[in-house]
Amino acid sequence: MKAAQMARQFAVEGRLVTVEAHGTGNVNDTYLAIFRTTFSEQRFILQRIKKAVFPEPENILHNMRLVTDHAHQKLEAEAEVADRIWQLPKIIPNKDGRDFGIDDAGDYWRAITHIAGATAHEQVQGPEHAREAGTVLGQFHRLISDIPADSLRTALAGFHVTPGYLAKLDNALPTQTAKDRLTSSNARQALQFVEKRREFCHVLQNALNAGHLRLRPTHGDPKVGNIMMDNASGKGTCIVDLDTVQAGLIHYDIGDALRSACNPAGEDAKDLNQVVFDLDLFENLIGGYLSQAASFLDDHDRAHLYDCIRLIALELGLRFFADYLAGDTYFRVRYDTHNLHRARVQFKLVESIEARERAIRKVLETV
Ligand code: GN1
Ligand code: MG
Repeated sequence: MKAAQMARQFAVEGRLVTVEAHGTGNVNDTYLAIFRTTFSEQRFILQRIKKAVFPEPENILHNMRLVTDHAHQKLEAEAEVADRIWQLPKIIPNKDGRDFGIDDAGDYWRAITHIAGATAHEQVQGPEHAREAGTVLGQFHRLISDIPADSLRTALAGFHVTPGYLAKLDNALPTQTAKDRLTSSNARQALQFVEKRREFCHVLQNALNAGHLRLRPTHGDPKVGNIMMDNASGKGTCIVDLDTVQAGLIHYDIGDALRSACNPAGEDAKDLNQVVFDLDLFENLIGGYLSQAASFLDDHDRAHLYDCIRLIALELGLRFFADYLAGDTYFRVRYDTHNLHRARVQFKLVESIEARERAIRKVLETV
């Protein structure tokens, strides 16, 4: 098995016991590898980076190395006064000293430490969990905020640039796959849903172009399922999945954490009627976030918070929908209409956010 062969290339003591599929990622292949010596055991996370999505995997490793070294140093320096033990995975180098291994098909693999005794929940467990998720994201932003944005490389070009996903949709429309898939009324309704919000898709890019928002180091994928809770204390302990760390708008991150954590029915909700943007969860998450990060949000940043919540849910729906019409080449799917269903969940969430605009803005004024 390729994963076993690759696992042995990394600088870990002992012999490989097992390497098994791990987690629920939609893009890369993730495994948990277990090595043992006669007196110890080491578990680590092994990942194959999907070439079709990340054309320059070395950029991912460059950013990951920069950000984790920087954050680990700061965490160590602050450890004595911290209210908990904060963690962040560390890169395990290949035996040849590089931060990755390349297999015979040219695919890049990397290994990072496994955060033990902590759990990442795909769906929010309640208000306290939402607050902790916000706290972890705020802490991560604070830790990396002094890394110059231009020292980070492009891990994924066009990531979270919403108008680019509109272009992907538009390019797919004339294809036969899209025409076939648009024969269903659910797909046609989804298309109409996007059409009505086309202008809005530019809101954050316009603010960036106008100089109101600026590029900073971002995580890129801080959904609630990428935030780990310490099993012993119940507190947030770290954020994982650092593939998409690059310069971007922190609004992408804030919107992503909120769209994932404030929809208790989750991204794969079976019943669309269960999909809502929960205001109590929202207030807790944004409160947790600001407890760490309030000092680096200026008035423009704050003024765009409502838009980012609405936009990132819309954007993810658009990404799923465009991929559905393009023949499911980006996100891994478990059944034929999976991406369409995922898109409909996000669009339902957008409707719920829009219906609660006034209440959301009110919370934002008071937190
Ligand atoms: C993808 O593969 P995973 O689950 O870490 C996607 C995110 C989406 C997420 C939705 C590189 O993340 O942007 O928000 O699915 N990652 C990439 O679950 O596109
Ligand atoms: Mg990810």
